[in-house]
Amino acid sequence: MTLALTLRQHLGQNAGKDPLRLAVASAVDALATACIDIADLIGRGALAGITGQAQGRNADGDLQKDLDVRADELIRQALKSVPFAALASEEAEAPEIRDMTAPICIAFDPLDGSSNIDSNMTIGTIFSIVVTPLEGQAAFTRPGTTQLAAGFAVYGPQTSLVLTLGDGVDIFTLDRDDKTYKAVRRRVQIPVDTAEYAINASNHRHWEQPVRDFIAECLAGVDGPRSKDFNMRWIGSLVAEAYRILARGGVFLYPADAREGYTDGRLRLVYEAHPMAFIVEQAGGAASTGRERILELAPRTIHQRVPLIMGSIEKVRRVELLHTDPNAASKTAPLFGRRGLFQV
Ligand code: AFP
Repeated sequence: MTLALTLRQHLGQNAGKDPLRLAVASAVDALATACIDIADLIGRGALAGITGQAQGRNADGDLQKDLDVRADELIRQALKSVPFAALASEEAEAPEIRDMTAPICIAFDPLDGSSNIDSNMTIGTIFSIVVTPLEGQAAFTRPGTTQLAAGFAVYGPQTSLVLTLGDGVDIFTLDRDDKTYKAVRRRVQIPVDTAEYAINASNHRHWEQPVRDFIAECLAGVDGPRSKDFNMRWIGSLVAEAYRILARGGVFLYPADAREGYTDGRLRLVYEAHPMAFIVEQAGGAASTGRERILELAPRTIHQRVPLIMGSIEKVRRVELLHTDPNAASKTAPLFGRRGLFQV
């Protein structure tokens, strides 16, 4: 039996002797190692004093759970020996500036899905690695197309790491026996035709019309304009939704909505949407705000929120068309247009 490629072998093969790629490899290896410690902590849960209870609010006003803080600490500890210029975390108001002569900057969400901690559901860690900007430019202000690598760990039945270094997406699963990550899927491609969408449907009354139109088309099923029945999922962990989409396709939507604080959506551009968009596009999918390609957005602030629609390219393009062509919904199904059966 051929031995599975390990993460470290993969990083070494990609880096060669290139200093920038070696810096990326060093950062990814450190992040992946921290994720093993986070997975262990999650696996012990209350036995390790993890309750998932809020213990305050982070800089952006989100409830901060105990595991958010512990995960952030573990990642920072793991990165102590990694050369980086700036480090941005969901749990810190401003980036940590270390050595602006270092070649890379790192942004991360230490614990995505923390509202699921106390329900023992799948959660994760997301990271993005970008090249250090030129002198005089602030870090984390350039489009997502400048990313060198992006990845996320998913703490589920398996602890797995999804990674792109800019040449496809690979998935590594943690071998708990020897604490190494081993390749289980290479050059992942998102299936095109899966009839499955993920959205928090309780926000229907707050959505813009194009999102209502898209969901109405899905709900109309085989008798509607999409001519097929759709399934729905909503886990409340972006990493779990993303992992499922990489596994079997579909589309995830966290759109802007009319609620206070959600007019730009809920997810953060720098350390959630940018890395997820890089991964999804590298796997043959698409990631959009509904109007713009996520990777072309340049952050105005470090915790900037953004609407995120990502997954199978055909479905993301349909959502975009409904945003750009107000008549698109009615053209294919008058019953399901502005005054469709499902428009309330
Ligand atoms: P938390 O980390 O605060 O639980 O937020 C997780 C998340 O950012 C993303 O992972 C989920 O898809 C989304 O929020 C769930 O949001 P709702 O709770 O509004 O459904």
